[in-house]
Amino acid sequence: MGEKAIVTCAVVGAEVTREGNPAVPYTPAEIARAAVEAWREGAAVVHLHARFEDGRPSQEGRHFREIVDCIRGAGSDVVLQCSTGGAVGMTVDERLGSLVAGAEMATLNLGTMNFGDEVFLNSRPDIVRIARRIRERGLVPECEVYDAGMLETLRWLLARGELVRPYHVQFVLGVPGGMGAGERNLRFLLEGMPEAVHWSVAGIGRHEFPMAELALSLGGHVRVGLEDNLYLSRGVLAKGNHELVAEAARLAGRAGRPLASPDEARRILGLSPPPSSSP
Ligand code: KMH
Ligand code: ZN
Repeated sequence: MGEKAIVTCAVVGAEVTREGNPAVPYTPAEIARAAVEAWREGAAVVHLHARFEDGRPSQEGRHFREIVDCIRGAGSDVVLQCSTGGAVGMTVDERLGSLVAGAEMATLNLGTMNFGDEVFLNSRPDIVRIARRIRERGLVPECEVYDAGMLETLRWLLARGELVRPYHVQFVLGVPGGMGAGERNLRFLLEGMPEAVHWSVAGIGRHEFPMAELALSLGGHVRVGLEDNLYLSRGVLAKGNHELVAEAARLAGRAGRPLASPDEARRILGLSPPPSSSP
């Protein structure tokens, strides 16, 4: 048996809409329900964004608080990871609104890039500011790496002591404007890692499952979910995040990688146990 695999579910993101797939959740209750369903299928971590009722992206604390409360209210112990990336065009102050009580991890986006036809701005001073806030809150950062140069920023943050272990790396591959999703690119990125830490891959669109399979075979972890991909297979819309997680779980089984429970994921990623759990 291989090492336990952590499946993260990115349940909603900021870009996808119900026009693309009617299963995209919008309200805090819908997002929380989707997260709980994903957890039931084997997701150990949920990557959270929020939306207004009409689907516009929100980084408002009240929305994140409601999502967190609903997930815990449903009895789920899934690891809660809040996005500080938010949506293109948001200020850093807005983006930081997601870091509410109960969050355990937060994303740290490691550079500016074209994001489709828009520009996702992450200057080095802003990255440092977000990294400091994540640390002040006692959260474990997940570094989002979309391109090879972002590993240099990771190295730079480590050298300055702005980023310290534990942290996790998520390679997000296949964003139009970022590094393409493929084996050669992933192997190149892995060779460029400044130190051995746990890593995961999120393949965008049709790359989701091939990249998950590759990551599992190389000893990494995986991210799936409607934020990244709306389809279960070619031309077949996913009925929800749970279907994407179920497919990732199937791939993990085929790769001989048992799924990590949320508490096992906490141990692997260096998170503290959630406040309510006994020692
Ligand atoms: N919505 C993207 C522009 C993150 O969650 O930290 C950024 C994003 C990354 O989704
Ligand atoms: Zn995100």
